[in-house]
Amino acid sequence: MIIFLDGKFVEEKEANVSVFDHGFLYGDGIFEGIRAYNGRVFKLKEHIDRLYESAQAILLDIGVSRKEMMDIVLETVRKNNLSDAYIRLVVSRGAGDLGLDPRKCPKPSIVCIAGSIKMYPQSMYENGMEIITAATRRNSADALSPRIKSLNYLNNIMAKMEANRAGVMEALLLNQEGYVCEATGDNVFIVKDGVLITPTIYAGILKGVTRDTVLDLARNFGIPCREDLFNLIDVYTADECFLTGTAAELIPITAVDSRIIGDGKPGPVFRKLLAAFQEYARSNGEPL
Ligand code: PXG
Repeated sequence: MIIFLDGKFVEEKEANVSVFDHGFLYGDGIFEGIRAYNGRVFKLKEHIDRLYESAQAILLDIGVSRKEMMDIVLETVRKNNLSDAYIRLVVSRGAGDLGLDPRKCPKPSIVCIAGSIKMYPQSMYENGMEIITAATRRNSADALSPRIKSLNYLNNIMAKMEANRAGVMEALLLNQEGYVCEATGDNVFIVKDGVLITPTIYAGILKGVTRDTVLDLARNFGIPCREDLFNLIDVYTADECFLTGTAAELIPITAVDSRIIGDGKPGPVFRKLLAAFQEYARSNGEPL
């Protein structure tokens, strides 16, 4: 595996960062998870734009242009001879001293890894997945906005551990007011009476690239869509529920906290959007 690290392509065993890197010491940094399908990097511009918005929010000067960053991603995938890939792009504050002051970190570190990821077993994509609601609440947007894709994922990891303990693969997180936010690494959608509903960004969520793609596809089909606040009762009584994410793609949810959703099978709106997404992802994106 060839990895991009601070301006150079290096072998995996040479791809090491400093123990003084503030990404390691404090989680001070940002990242993106991106996919390539069929020789094209899917929604590359959208991911790079979100990375630079995360950087802007944490006052991090990445030091390379968006165009250069897109080329770093494309070149990393090419160097590994991949046509389908899961790409991890990380920008940390860089090496500093043992204090948390970012002014002590003169140069951010940029890492790009192109590999693969498999989130859930294939049978769950076909038959649906059961999830729980985590007791851990999503961290509040005015403490650390979930819109920043930061290297601080402890909130999500704590919820993931609740899912593990419950014997399921995902957990839903609620915000401080009890509104549904998202899963640990995926956005959530419900369908009720033919309307597709997903939490508004003001619920305190990551504005997922897959989420936005699914909303676009649904609007093109003429499916009524709403970005709104909703509660667990709305999930329990929905006709359909599914999660979206770069890693997970689209996965149907057929039970939440032991409540069977709809008829307990992946629903028609989900199946229509999944087929449209797969077709769209295979044929769109930045060619390698
Ligand atoms: N919410 C959160 C908190 C995420 O981390 C999404 C939603 C979906 O966003 P996109 O843009 O991917 O549609 C994410 C992204 C993993 C993993 O291994 C998950 C993500 C990123 C990296 C790794 O579970 N999710």
